Amino acid sequence: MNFLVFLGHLVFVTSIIRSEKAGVAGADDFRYLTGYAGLNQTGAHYQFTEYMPDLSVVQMDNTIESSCGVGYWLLYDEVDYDPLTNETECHFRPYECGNWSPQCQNMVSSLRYAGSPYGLNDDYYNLYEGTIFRGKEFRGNTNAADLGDLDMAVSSLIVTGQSAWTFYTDVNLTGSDVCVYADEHYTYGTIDLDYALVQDMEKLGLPDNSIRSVARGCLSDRVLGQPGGERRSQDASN
Ligand SMILES: [Ca+2]
Ligand SMILES: [Ca+2]
Repeated sequence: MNFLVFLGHLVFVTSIIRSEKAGVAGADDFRYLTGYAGLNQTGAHYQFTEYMPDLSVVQMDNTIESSCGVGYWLLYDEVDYDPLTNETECHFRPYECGNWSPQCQNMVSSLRYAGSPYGLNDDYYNLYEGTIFRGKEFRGNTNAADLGDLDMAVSSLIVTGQSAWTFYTDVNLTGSDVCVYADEHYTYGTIDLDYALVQDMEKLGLPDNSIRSVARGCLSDRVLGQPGGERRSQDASN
């Protein structure tokens, strides 16, 4: 489904580990989320363009009821992108303005985006310590022979863009492997967004906490999704 996911929960680490080459964002790549304290995009508001581990910093903790945005944003009940419990899960479309579902209003305490910091639909992967994209993160746009602090800790992931990525159960691109292509494809005006959401390792057929390295491209016989999926326009999606 053409939805953004946002969540609610608890965890404490804000370190971001990256494996990537630098790029430059273009004008069409402007990712943002404007959160409003009232319904129907009213009241106090704040435009987020970067990770925000604690919304109290901008006086928006447990306050947002509606939003406009572009990109895939992950929203959490607890600060620091949440850790362990409270599997509250809220969804909304990747590009739109709208009211958040009632159980998601006035509860979000941290937020961050998935995907490349350089371009909205650049080839990229985000690996998360917790299921449904919670907790510490390892992210990048190039091969990673090891995952640093997230070694044997990954419980969910998001792939963005047109490239597949192959995930391995041992360091240095060895062990069991599975490749993942984006399986959700959207077009809104001149903006394209392709992504795959893997909320837990069961979907990949790998044991939890088993991923240890990452390679660009589809280098496995086991494939999730397929290349070049057809994009749907936002207007036609419902
Ligand atoms: Ca909260
Ligand atoms: Ca884990």
